[in-house]
Amino acid sequence: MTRVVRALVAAVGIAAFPFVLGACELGGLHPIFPNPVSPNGQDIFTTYLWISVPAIIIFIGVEAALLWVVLRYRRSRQPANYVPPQVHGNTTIEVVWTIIPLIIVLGIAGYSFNTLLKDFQPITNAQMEVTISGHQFGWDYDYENGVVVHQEGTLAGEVTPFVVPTNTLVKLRFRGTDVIHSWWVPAISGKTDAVPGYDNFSWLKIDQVGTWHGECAELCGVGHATMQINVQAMNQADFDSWMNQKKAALASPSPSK
Ligand SMILES: [Cu+2]
Repeated sequence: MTRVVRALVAAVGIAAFPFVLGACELGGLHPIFPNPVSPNGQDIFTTYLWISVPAIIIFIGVEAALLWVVLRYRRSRQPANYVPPQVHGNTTIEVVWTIIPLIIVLGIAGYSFNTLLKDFQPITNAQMEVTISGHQFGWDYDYENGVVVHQEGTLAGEVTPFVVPTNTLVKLRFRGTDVIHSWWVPAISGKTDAVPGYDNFSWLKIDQVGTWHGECAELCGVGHATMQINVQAMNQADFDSWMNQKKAALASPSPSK
């Protein structure tokens, strides 16, 4: 009986591990998916739910069946020298249990690939365009009107935010100036690589005021962990006054940041 109890305790412990992980602050991004605030982030979140929830249900079903067989038919409950029925080869079942997983995996691949494509296409109806370039170790956001936000990496989370207006479709152009970086703010969009010599595209349209955190998702050198990202969405009036301040700072000769 103690063995059964020990097995149950172990099973519960393993099942609880992701929740324990979720409760800890690990210093970087939270391991549980944040609330999406841009349609592409919402698409990724929906894809995640449609794949993970059935997978978790199947996992629990398989593990429960396994546990039931292990406990119900354990050796100590069988007569001495008991040998279970020896069953070999059933072509129909083998074909079925190969084809069904193949269909499921191809379905997941097609569905998620389609979602990713929506995130990466260069859109034509953007209301604003920003060029984001990654360097060792930070990000520059060029608003194409002379204003550039420099976001230098830090682990303290006190990075200068990349500011956008709410409810505005912003086209993002990505570049790398030295090595490949990857811009990733999970609440907003998927990961987009910033590659030297090749422009990648994504977009965002944030539906609420707030600040969201992200980080570089491509190992790019010793300072990789410090390439933190903050994106701040302001309503249009606040954004306009922020932008006017930046423009005024550009025009004045003082080296204010
Ligand atoms: Cu990087």
